[in-house]
Amino acid sequence: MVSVVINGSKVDVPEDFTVMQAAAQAGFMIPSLCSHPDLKVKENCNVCVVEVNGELKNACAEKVSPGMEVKTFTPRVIEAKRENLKKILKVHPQDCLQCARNQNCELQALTATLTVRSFEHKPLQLTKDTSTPSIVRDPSKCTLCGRCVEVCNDIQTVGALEIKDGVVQTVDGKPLIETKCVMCGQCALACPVGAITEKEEIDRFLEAIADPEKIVVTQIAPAVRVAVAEEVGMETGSLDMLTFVAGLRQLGFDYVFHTNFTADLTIMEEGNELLKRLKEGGTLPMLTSCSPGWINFIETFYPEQLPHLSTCKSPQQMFGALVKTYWADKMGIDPAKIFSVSIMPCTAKKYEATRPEMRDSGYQDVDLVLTTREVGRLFRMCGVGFDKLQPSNFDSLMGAYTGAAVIFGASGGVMEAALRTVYEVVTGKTLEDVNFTAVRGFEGMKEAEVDLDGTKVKVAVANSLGCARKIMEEIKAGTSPYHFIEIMCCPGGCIGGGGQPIPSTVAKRVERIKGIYIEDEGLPLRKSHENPEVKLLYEDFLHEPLGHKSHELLHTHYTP
Ligand code: HC1
Ligand code: SF4
Repeated sequence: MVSVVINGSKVDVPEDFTVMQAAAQAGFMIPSLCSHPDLKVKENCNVCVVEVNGELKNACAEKVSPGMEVKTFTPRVIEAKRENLKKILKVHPQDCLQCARNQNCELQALTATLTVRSFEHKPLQLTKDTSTPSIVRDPSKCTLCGRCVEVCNDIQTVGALEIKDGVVQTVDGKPLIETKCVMCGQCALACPVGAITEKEEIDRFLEAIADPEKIVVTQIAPAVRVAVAEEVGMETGSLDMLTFVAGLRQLGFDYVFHTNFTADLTIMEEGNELLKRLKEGGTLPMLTSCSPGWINFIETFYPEQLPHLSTCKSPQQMFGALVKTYWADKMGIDPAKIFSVSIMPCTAKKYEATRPEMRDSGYQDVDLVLTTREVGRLFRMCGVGFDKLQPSNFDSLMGAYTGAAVIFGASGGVMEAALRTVYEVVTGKTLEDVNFTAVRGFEGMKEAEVDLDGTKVKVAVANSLGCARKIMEEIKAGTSPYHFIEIMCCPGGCIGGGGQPIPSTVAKRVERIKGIYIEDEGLPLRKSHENPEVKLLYEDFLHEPLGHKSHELLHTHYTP
């Protein structure tokens, strides 16, 4: 431990602490723009400047030393902080009222905190990049903090962004759609301002709801419920599912269903696909195929390995294909009138829904994807008061789900759900303890071996594309020891998706994961093959997993 003096108070801190960490321990928060709890120290904004033994230093980078004297708010320090902030404010547009990050912007907050009341203003006017269906980049708003570049290059290993000639750019200055960007939206989560945001589409939703000819249905992704609470001023995970459903009915949805229904269905199809590959010598390891940022990644960086992907569409797209066929038929509704909206934690889902392969119902299977953040905005816009709402049930035929589907939202969940079903299908025995804890958690890579009546199946779980890349290099080298691998694009899985509430720090992701497993444990059914509406779907429509109808509607082939 080292003793330092912060604003006259002595504090003992670990030797590797920075001045910023020591000050926090002493009860003094030092505002900054480029620092982020999960990312490297950058020293790009210089707003965290403090006096260390009489000299101005950046608190984020300066390490503590014995007897150090730190002053965090002398007139000289405040003046230096303000001057550094004014350099950023000088070129930053002042269109806060029109910005998606209005009221959730670190630059706004910092300007208020430092009581900056006037500054010279010559804003940059650069062209917005709206080339992808998922995210929008507005370089005029960039503060050069460098967080997006770190996330894209170091965590996701995509390398679509770089700092060149003193500005953040796409590689070679191309529109984002022409780069290797996988549309994961992790850069939008890291951005302190509105320089990278989701492509907001709430007006398309409002138009659909106002159209009397349209029947507007929705599906909610597994990772949304725990996080949407954060958008409406509630604790993570504290909005219960049926009150959330009631809120969606307030927004005007005609029918409310759950992506969990098709997550259970995915397990039926994908589990059987795995067993078939194991039995018939198909391509192994089999890789999960539900995370669209991951699909974009394998298509871009490892196209020759596409045969490893499961042929299952994602639960979002299975739902889209079924709602305009099976459900429309059962309800006697013209599928042309159905407007299918999915509520997703993900920006890449917006792209997935527009893929030309995703029209097996004869229509665009999913018409509109709203992120958790956009739905939060709609709830606030429409003034939905959750404390006044009576819980409401999901609509039938595609609304039932099990705990196995709920855990899809956390890294390891698809694998655990698959194991719960595959074990019982292969062994014919009841799985007493459904908790495969070895595949849970936030670590980048997890692995387990499962004994299926004498057949040892080796599985692995990866979250983030940096981890996916390691797995793909092993497969490429022919050294992968696994039979089945779950890969999720975003750190922590979908609970950390690019469309989730901001901040989405590691601490927030851990809380959301906790909420997911609490919901799983509280449900009466926790194995996908026990879902009564999935059973009905097979009886009435699909007849068997991997059957003719399933191939037509639920499976696809991605080609290089
Ligand atoms: Fe996901 Fe999935 S779990 S990909 O993370 O397989 O987005 O939540 O909806 O489709 O079910 C996302 C979440 C989601 C799909 C499912
Ligand atoms: Fe990189 Fe993902 Fe952002 Fe694209 S969306 S620029 S891949 S972090």
